Amino acid sequence: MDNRQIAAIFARMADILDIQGENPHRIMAYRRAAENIAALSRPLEEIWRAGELDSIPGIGKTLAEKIDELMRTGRLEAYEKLRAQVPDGVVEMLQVPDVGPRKAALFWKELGITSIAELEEAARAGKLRSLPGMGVRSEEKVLAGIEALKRRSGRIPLGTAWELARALLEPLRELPGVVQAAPAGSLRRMRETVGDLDLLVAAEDPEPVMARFRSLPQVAEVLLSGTTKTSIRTHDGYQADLRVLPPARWGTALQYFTGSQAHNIRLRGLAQDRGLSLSEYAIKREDGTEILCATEEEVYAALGLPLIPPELREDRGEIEAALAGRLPDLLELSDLQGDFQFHTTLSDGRASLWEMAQAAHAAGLKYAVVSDHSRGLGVAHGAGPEELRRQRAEVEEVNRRMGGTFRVLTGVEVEVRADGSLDLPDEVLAELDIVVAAVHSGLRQPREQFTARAIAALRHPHVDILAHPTGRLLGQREGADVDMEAVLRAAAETGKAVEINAHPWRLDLNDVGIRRAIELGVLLAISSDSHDPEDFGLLHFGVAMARRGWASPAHILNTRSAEEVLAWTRRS
Ligand code: DGT
Ligand code: CA
Ligand code: CA
Ligand code: ZN
Repeated sequence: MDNRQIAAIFARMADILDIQGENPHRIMAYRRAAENIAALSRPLEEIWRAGELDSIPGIGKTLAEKIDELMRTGRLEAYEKLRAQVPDGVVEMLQVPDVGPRKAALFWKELGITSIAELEEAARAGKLRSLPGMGVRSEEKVLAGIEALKRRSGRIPLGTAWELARALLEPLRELPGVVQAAPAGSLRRMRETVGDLDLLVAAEDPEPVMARFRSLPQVAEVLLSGTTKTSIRTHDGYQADLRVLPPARWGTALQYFTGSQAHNIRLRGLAQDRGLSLSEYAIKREDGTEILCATEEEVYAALGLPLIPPELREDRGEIEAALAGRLPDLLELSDLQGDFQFHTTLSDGRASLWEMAQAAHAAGLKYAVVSDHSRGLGVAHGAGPEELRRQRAEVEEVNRRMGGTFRVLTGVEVEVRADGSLDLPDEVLAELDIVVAAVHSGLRQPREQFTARAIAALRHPHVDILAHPTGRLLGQREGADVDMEAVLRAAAETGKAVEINAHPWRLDLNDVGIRRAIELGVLLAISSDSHDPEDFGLLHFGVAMARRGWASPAHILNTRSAEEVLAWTRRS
């Protein structure tokens, strides 16, 4: 363990003790120790080996013992105990400006809030203002703090960028003379985060489009505005560039501004080989004449290529594959027959089983797995054996009412405990159609330990799917330090599926992990992880990640029928 890791553990212990309202002297002792260790110029391990821990300022006998335990065993019992008492997400709330330990404890204890995302939701719903010591103004401050935190982390999470682009483009699309309006850039490629928005509109007369764009309510500041390009900053601090071009040049512009830059550089090389030059305006021949392309197909065709889907345009082998006629048959949203996770009011969902089933059906699905949280998760209430049995009866009733048009499969999102064991007895798991295992706590465990935990879950005979394998929350919380290669190999070996969580905060497994999983022969399950009837509309983000990972329908469990899925779970 290096100095930084140990300092982080002590700082985190101080945070937890602070949230628990512990003795200020004890809290200060951990904070000082963290600072002094972080400031050391030589490895703590060396000092420990030399038996000189007491030479470090602020390290007394108790802390020296703790460092000794960490060095010898790689873990610290006192730390594990503290972390079991306060969920990680509660500690993370301290990052929000204006949220201190007392408020974090208040939000957690009074409202069961255990993440920044939940805090944002509660604040938006006006649930914070009535808490003791809070009010409308302090609620607003919390929201402003969360926004500031997101801006600080730089890139825009995909889901936020998607909504913003939609809101900005809709009014432009309605203008007379607008023939096309679409996002380009990393958003069109569906990268998990987006630096800035690149919006394109095709119209003969750019000025009315630019004028409307400048006057949109989201615009805080116009950074520059001309006849071809306008750049703005939104109130949330995000930047968007709008380009307006004639419809006859739409294809070249869309291709160019979709990128990626690396992909475009490769295409320009191919163009040169053919005596052509490629720009955002047109393809030019050597004699200077232009080939106008109104569609992207024409651009690619002029270079002797089939259209390459935007999600593949990262120069990760797609050009070679296109040249060889071996582009993958990419998964599409309409290929999905089912969804592998939704929650109901039995745990932290906001709607009943019946409402969720209807929403899933309306979203075009034929089946979905109800996967309420098991009890071990700190959140308000999880399902125990009794509740799950009762839910099974409810599932039968709902399926009967759906009259064969849709089927709820029984399931659970069972908590993987710190030691890799599961939070429900085997006989309860054995009765369910699908068991999804998830790690929500202890994400800061050391790499070997976390990895072993995920692998233990996969090896459990009743587990079918490993949920959101890193536990990250984009822009809010780093995922666990996990040896993904080892986890994926274990999934391949056991024949278990790994989740692609489609929620735009998670997108976990991500594109790189998905591509590797496919190489290793691991089956993937896309989950909307719906907590609300509307969330089934998030599945397309999971499909986008799968496409970025080069997935075909055969790689994705959701493309199978409910019967085929059930046959698969009885694989052994
Ligand atoms: P981002 O915004 O950081 O998430 O990533 P992109 O891919 O949206 O990059 P951005 O916004 O800088 O530019 C949008 C696209 O425009 C980019 O993907 C390719 C094209 N582009 C921009 N600048 C250049 C350039 O200097 N050379 C080339 N070949 N393409 C460029
Ligand atoms: Ca961009
Ligand atoms: Ca840009
Ligand atoms: Zn979950």
